[in-house]
Amino acid sequence: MKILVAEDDATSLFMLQSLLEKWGYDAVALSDGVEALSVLNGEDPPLLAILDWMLPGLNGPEICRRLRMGGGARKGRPYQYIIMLTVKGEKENVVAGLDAGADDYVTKPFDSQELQMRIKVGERILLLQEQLRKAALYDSLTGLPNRRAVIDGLEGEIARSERSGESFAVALLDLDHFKEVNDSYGHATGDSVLAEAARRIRSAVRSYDLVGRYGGEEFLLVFPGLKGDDALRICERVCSVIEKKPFFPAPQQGSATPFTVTASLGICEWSPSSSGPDEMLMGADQALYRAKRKGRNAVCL
Ligand code: GH3
Ligand code: MG
Ligand code: MG
Ligand code: MG
Ligand code: MG
Repeated sequence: MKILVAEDDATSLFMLQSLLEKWGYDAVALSDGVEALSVLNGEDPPLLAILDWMLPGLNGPEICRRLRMGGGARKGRPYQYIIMLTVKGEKENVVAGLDAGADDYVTKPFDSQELQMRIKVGERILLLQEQLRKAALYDSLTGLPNRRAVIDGLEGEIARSERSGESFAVALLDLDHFKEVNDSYGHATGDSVLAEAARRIRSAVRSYDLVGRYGGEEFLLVFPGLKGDDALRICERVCSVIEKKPFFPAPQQGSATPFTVTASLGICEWSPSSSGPDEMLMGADQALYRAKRKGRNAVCL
């Protein structure tokens, strides 16, 4: 794990860097506050930082305040765990440091074993935070982004097309007569069909297309850069990978007789005039309805 350490005293910085490396961390050592903030705000930033109070450019508490604007982590940014490490040991300093947004406060001279354990506390919090983030964004049955996450992705794609004028398309996929799968083979089989259908959909689209679980047996697909006709071709491939290979009942069902599942898809192409997520989803839903009316196992645009 990468740890940023910002300290303007060269000897202390060198000592901290050596300790971190001895403990197996990848240390990013800096002596300037502005640089530290820019690394923390950069691409693939360190998730844990040890900040001195007094630093040239920006001091430790000010870095904390800027990282915590709006409460915890800012939108689209990971939460970063901050340990203030400073000679300022007065109660008012501790209070001010934590109030600025530090997660922990250690005074110098510090005990290295204690610092190592406090870093481990930080790692625990970050791991928990990562587990919560995943649980909030991914569907546990299929492993796909959940409804909220895939709609977020759709909104991002709309914003991109509004800037670039480049088109893209969305598709709603609904498994056909899925209630019958549950009724005939049980709910466990229904669940395993959903998970397998998710894998097949993923395998039929391009790596940078977005696929999310939109609802029960419904999936939302987002195709960056594609016109409706090109999305149609990919959706036909999706239809075919679902239909062409058999599905099997869950083991507890006690039967190994394969069965077929099909899907219907409705596509909506983005255009500057019908641009919002709700309009696009409604357009895709209407196309899906037509695909169902056509007899299912079909794609409509
Ligand atoms: P249609 O072709 O018109 O879409 O028919 P359908 O049976 O698929 O449609 P309907 O909306 O009537 O039924 C959807 C079914 O999907 C009902 C619901 O029990 C089932 N379902 C939704 N979520 C899950 C799930 O997580 N697991 C399982 N096993 N079944 C689910
Ligand atoms: Mg200093
Ligand atoms: Mg449905
Ligand atoms: Mg259905
Ligand atoms: Mg239905």
